[in-house]
Amino acid sequence: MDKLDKMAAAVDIAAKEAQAISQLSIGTSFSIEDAYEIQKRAIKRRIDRGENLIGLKMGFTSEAKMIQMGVHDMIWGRLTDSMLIENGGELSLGNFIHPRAEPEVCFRISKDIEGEIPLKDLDEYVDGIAAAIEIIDSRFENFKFSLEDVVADNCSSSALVIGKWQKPSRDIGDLKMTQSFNNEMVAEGSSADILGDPWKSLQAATRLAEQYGEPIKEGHVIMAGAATAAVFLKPDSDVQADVERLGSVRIQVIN
Ligand code: OOG
Ligand code: MG
Repeated sequence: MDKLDKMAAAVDIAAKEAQAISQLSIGTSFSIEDAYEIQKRAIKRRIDRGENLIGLKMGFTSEAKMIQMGVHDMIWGRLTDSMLIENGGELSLGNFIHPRAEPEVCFRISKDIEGEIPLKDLDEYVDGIAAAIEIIDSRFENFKFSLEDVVADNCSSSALVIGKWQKPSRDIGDLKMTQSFNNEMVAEGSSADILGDPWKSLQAATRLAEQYGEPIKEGHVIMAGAATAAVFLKPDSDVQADVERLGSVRIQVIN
């Protein structure tokens, strides 16, 4: 086991056991390239346990998120089938460390993507767009991390819920997005906060997927990133995200 394998095992075990660990970057330094390699190896451990890759997530595509977390670069992570919760399904807090929810827009990919796709051609590759919630749960104590730490930790991704797929539209660049807990609004933003237009986040995903050699395949889902700051989940609550025209999506949080 080399140093990167050890760090991959640490974030993987922390996620599996829902037990926070110290930041990897404390006491050692590693590059952003190393961080993506750690992420890749940590996800490989999940794949080796039988999980399947279902797509990618983009992170820090909005100002609100970058300010909340004090990190200033776009990042991406991998999604597996074990992270998926059905719309309206339950999330058990015991399986997480300190989970937060954030409202997102999700794309469904209709054919394999090779290389970076120009913005204007992207709709040839998408057959559905939906409102979604991402549950992020940093494996690091106090939800504190450096850019390298969070990348190594699969960009805090831990679960996702996708609403009903809608027919793709290019015109999703200014949709109202809200998140509520027990029908009380806890966050509000616009899809314009996601790089000006969520399609631009998908475009960035195709560029990064090419750069890091992680193919985006037919059937994959791409989470465009949150439009608002993320909010800590509370026990016994109904968490809902609403995206104008795309509809709503919800989960039930239990102990
Ligand atoms: C990192 C994940 C960021 C987003 O949508 O911007 C992210 C974090 O905030 O812990 O998923
Ligand atoms: Mg997110």
